[in-house]
Amino acid sequence: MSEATAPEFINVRTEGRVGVVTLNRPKQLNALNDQLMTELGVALKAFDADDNIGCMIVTGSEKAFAAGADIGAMATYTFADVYKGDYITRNWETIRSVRKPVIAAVSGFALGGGCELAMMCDFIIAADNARFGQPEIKLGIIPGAGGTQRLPRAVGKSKAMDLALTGRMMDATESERAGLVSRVVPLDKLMDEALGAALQICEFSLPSVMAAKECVNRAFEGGLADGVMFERRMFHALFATDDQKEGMDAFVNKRKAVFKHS
Ligand code: DAK
Repeated sequence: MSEATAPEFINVRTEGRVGVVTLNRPKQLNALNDQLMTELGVALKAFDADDNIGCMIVTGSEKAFAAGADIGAMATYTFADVYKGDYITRNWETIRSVRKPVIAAVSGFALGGGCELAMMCDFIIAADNARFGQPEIKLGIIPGAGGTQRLPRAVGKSKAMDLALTGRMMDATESERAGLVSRVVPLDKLMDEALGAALQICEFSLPSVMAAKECVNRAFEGGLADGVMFERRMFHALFATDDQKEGMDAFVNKRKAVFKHS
């Protein structure tokens, strides 16, 4: 897809300063093919570059956030195809380079690459019908978009092993208990809850929001000592922003802060 072409497999809209991307391949339960992942990456990068956007939401349908990478498209690949072609790493990794917050609002199936996509977002809000899993083992493969790495960091080794080795699904209650999702809400409240969280984030100073995201990702992806030092330096750096002066002055003078995102 070129950037000027309307996307085919996603819908894109804004709600105030929130950019919302809805995966839209309903007949295939939002199975993630190459074009869909390219379209998603283009949309998220455009929101990331847009000064009018402070937070993003990725969501799917009631029945499926995404039932995985497109199995039909992968079925005949050989080792040489996927290794030489660095199998779709290009567009799957785009989401990790987005610097503003991205919330996954998940209802229905989030399986395989769908679960991995949700985990690449910054946090997951789940509907009570959500089901998460890494069933790749049933296809004679293993997770390929970070599932064996992000899932154990989120839910611990034992449950990650259980999910990756048995291919079973985890319901919303178990997913929240295990720490994979931050909140579970009734299905009909999912978008209200996600939009409420996103609009709340948009009210804060964008530089401090981006710094908080970067620091939590350091904790998730690196070692403790490096992470604490990175956080300290980012904390120091925020004293160079106008928004730090505004936020603290507003508190001292008992008024509401008005952030300029600078
Ligand atoms: N791919 C393609 N089509 C899919 C699909 C998928 N992952 N999941 C479902 N569909 C299609 C079905 O084939 C069916 O199509 P028609 O037969 O109607 O044409 C339609 O969606 C409806 O599905 P069902 O009839 O099966 O619906 P049910 O409600 O009965 O079952 C289900 C829902 C989600 C339990 C079932 O569809 C299912 O088990 N789906 C497969 C789930 C799965 O195995 N997912 C993991 C796929 S492997 C990488 C990046 C990513 C990956 C790897 C590498 N790199 C960046 C290197 C990821 C790999 C995977 O995700």
